[in-house]
Amino acid sequence: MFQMTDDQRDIQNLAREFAEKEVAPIAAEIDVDGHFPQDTVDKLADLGFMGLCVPEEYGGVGLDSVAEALVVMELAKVCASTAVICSLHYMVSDIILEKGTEEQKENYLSRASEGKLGCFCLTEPGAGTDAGGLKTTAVKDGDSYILNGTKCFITNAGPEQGDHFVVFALTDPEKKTHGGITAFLVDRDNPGLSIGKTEDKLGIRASKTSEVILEDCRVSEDAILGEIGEGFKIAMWGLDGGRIGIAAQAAGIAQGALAEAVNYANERVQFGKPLSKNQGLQWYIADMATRTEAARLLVLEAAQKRADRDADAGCTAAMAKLFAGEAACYVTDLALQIHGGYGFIKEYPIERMYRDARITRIYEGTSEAQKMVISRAVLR
Ligand code: COS
Repeated sequence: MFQMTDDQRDIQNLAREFAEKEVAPIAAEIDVDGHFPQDTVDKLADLGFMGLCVPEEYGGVGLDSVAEALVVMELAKVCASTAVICSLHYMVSDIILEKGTEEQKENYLSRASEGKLGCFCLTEPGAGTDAGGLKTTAVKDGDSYILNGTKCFITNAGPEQGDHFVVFALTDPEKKTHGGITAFLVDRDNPGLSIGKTEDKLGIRASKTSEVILEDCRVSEDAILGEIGEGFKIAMWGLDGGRIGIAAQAAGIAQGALAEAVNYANERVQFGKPLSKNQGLQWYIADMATRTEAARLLVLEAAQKRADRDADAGCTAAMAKLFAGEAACYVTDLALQIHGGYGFIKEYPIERMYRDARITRIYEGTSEAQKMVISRAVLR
């Protein structure tokens, strides 16, 4: 059973204070403009939030997955875009911390802690849920590798965003997911790496999502992350952690939407009494609150298991992602319904929350992909 430590409570309070003071006031504006909140990222880095799990020796604050989940949840209550920027960045740092050489850790984790953003480049136009179907190749040439391919839907990659990229590529096309994929750490300024189209999205509009194009992108052997052929396992292990981040984002959106619905239901008077005096609405609120709390607890349970390196951590992460994503959509939908016509206009934050929630059932593995991961683990 999850028990929060004093350190975790402190980080949660600090994140909540920051979210309310620095993020909430600009959330609507950056959503409308699709404006990347660089100032916010810089401030988060100054407070240590961009290197939460990075050990102090590499410039971070040395906390764990639970702290990451708590921070993402607090940010997502007020701004899902800011939350996902952090969540993806944490996933990349966690992978480098787990698999990087000493040199890679010194180089990339110190940059990450300064707020230079990491990107996870797995998905391709033809390889989404079937992540192992990727086509990007890495061909050995002397003591370097030449990467060719196109990655899509890459969070934190934008015209001006993205510092380092974990790129998954085929080194042995015949072996595919069973030893044929290798992970590489590629710098933004590496010749041959460029940013393609940046997507215009329904939600999380202030975070950048772009194509990453690799054209005869030559990297040295030092860019290999982990072992040759270990890439698919690294990607899956990374996603086990990343899914907790997205689940935390979803649980945070649900918490934010529930709070908005409660405020509105208490204030809005129809038929001579506040909406909240109607039993039909009270039952909505009860269902919303129960699913929100269940999502929050499952996120924290998954994060604790990840920190403890529990053998079930990946399965619990998939459960958290599945449940919290579905809960976020359910809760934002009812919260909008409670707002009536006012929920449909941009003056109220619920309109944005409703749009932002939708992606949490899709990225870092759709709800259907989570069911594949869960059922495989349970049936094993
Ligand atoms: N951690 C470590 N290793 C893992 C792993 C995990 N969580 N999951 C699988 N592996 C290993 C397997 O053990 C297997 O290793 P061996 O080669 O030693 O046998 C290897 O990886 C291949 O696994 P598997 O055969 O299960 O691969 P599949 O192609 O069948 O994978 C799923 C299927 C659905 C699990 C995978 O493709 C998936 O998670 N898809 C969703 C992808 C996703 O989330 N995309 C979003 C990207 S970010 S927006």
